[in-house]
Amino acid sequence: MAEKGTTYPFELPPLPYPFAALEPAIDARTMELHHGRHHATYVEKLNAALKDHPALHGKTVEQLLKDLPAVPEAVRTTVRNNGGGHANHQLFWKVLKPGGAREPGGELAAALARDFGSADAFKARFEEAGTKHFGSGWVFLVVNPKAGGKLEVVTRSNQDSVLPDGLPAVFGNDLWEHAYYLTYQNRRADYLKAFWGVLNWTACGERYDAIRTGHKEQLGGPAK
Ligand code: MN3
Repeated sequence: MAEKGTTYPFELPPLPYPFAALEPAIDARTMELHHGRHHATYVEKLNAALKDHPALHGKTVEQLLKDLPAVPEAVRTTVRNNGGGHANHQLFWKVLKPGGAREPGGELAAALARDFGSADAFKARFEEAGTKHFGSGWVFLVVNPKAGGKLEVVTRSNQDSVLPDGLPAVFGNDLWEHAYYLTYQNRRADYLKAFWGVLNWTACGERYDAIRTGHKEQLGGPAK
């Protein structure tokens, strides 16, 4: 049995820290609206889309996203958008948790050096990709199993997840204006830079280790 709320009907997971925990990088009002309104709405709309499709009620959001062709066409776009929104935000809150290492360590640090040259070169690449991405979307650090587990920076539009492409994400940053507008207005690049101050590299390292070693529950659903 899956844990309650991790399959239909999906539930908004409580934010594991106070709204103000990430200040000044991310202000409390933004967190309150982002979690309690934006993320909550993705969960509500995902549930509404799945209501009349009991065959999908046993699937986690990750399982739904990994096999979108199995979702009836009538609700596929709704599931892609709102299931993606649910999965992306769930990951986002987890990697932002306060505390933890402020710089990458362990195997993740070694892999960042291997694939980008250094942690700083990786950060520059991630900020550049996020800044250049046009419109709303996400920027992710992913593991590419088809490239021997190489780390890559990818962006997606809207609430698209990387799961349909078989790319497990170590972490992602939200490029929608709702994630930063109250503090940063149009200055997305400043927000991307401030993000490093609240990213929990301990959580990212644990996630990377789980991806590498194929811990399915960490990845959300069956591995490919
Ligand atoms: Mn968002």
